Amino acid sequence: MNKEKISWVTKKDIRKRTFLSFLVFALAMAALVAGWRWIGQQPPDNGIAQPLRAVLNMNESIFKNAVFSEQKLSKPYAASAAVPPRFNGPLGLTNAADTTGWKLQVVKHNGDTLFISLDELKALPKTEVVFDFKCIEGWSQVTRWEGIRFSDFVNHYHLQDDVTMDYTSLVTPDKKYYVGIDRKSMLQPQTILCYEMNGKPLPLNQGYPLRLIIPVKYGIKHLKRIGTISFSNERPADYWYERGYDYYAGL
Ligand SMILES: Nc1nc2c(c(=O)[nH]1)N[C@H]1C(S)=C(S)[C@@H](COP(=O)(O)O)O[C@H]1N2
Ligand SMILES: [Mo]
Repeated sequence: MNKEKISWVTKKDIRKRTFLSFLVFALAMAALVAGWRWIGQQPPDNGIAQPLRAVLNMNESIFKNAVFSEQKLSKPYAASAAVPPRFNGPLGLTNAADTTGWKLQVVKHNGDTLFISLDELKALPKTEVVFDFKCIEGWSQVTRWEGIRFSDFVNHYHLQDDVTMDYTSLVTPDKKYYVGIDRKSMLQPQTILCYEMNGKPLPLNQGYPLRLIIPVKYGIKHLKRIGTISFSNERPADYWYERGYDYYAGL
């Protein structure tokens, strides 16, 4: 007679397995908590823990080098879709704007500085940009801006050598707000040095006389009231980067 081999699972076995799977789960949770604590205990790098900063830097290098294309335009909108932009971000705008003596300063890497008036800028070909302006606070709105395409500006003022450098720095006249931007994003055709909003001169709190509009970036990079522009291969100082945000801030 053939004895069938039957294996019984006893209640004891079930208890054992239940206990084992619970143990695995508990150990995994403990490891997660310990890992998160460890991250929090690492020395900070510009406002956030080093391991998190390393992740942001890795994302940046993937997007900057492999994914980003200068040719890709941001999603188009009709000018009629634009709303009057809200005001956000007063840094560097608290002094009274110098409405008569203002000149844009461009520090070339050969040491020369160009001083460019608003009228000179307005004499150059005008480019209109309508795009969905996104702030890292979570809001967005379709807005319309006019100014000089940065790549046209580069050609007109013979800054081709300067933009071979990896970064452009923009700083307010009082130096209280400052951003650094990678070359490809600066040369994207919708990046403009902007002096008009909805066909009218920029309001003071929106950056009069000149601001950056750069649709491939979050709002933090659209520096209002530009004082000085310069170029470097090192990352320039960046206000929100120093406070824990992503340097790249790309969309
Ligand atoms: N000088 C200056 N520019 C700035 C800021 C700022 O605080 N100071 N804030 C930035 C942020 S976070 C946003 S969302 C936009 C807002 O532009 P708006 O006021 O025209 O809407 O400006 C950017 N440019
Ligand atoms: Mo913002």
